[in-house]
Amino acid sequence: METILQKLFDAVLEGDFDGVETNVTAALEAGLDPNAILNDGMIAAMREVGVRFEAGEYYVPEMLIAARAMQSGMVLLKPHLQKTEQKSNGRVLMGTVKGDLHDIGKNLVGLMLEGAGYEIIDLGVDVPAEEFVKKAIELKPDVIGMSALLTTTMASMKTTLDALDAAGLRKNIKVIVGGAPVTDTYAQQIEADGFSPDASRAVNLVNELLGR
Ligand code: B12
Repeated sequence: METILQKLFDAVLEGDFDGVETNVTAALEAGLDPNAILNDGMIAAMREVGVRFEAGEYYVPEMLIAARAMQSGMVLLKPHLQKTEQKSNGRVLMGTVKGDLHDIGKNLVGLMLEGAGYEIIDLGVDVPAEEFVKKAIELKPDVIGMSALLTTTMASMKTTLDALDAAGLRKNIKVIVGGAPVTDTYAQQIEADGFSPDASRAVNLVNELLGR
């Protein structure tokens, strides 16, 4: 018998908005763990979208519509993922680096950090190094989180780190990086303060870096 999560997986893969919303709701009503709904239903489907894109079976429009379908499911899942904590543990500036338009992962990291009591300021996508520097000076965050999903845009992380360094901002601000092609080794190479492969571990990482 097809499980709810399998149906959700298929709905994201097919970009079926109604199917995504129906199955997220059904999964929540069945008492499934929101993290399992996210990871096994939706993120797994996005991974499969990537596989199909690489195989030449999917093109950009299919990727885009799957991403939008996932986002419509996230709206329903969001309140269930966040354990609301009142006090602010610190301020985090998030952005997808220059040249890169992928934002689902960045948004998820922001969502989880917000749920863990952090104030999130989202700079959006395609954020140039100068913008990170300008906003860091203006808003004095405790942490900056950079996301990159393309091997070609990972280099923008290094450019941004260098710009933050040149502006004397690295002493007081921890910089963390992530995104599918980013690894711990790469993070160390460009001298970021931390790396996490997913959103829940990003919360532990930020807690550790700030001693919370
Ligand atoms: C959806 C998607 C798109 C959508 C994005 C929509 C959106 N609003 O984000 C659209 C259609 C716009 C798109 C466009 C392109 N895409 Co695209 N896309 C994807 C796809 C299928 C899914 C990405 C995703 O959302 N995953 C789900 C999220 C939850 O996972 P995640 O992003 O990895 O995030 C998690 C972690 O990485 C981590 N994390 C992420 N960010 C951060 C930040 C911090 C600070 C931390 C700590 C952690 C962290 O936590 C997150 C949650 O757990 C991937 C396939 C894949 N395997 O990644 C391809 C993929 C990334 N795309 C790819 C390509 C090639 C492109 C295009 C160049 C295609 C084209 N010819 O035009 C363009 C580039 C546009 C641009 N300039 O950015 C390639 C990249 C290849 C490479 N190695 O560089 C991939 C890998 C597909 C493939 N297998 O070939 N894409």
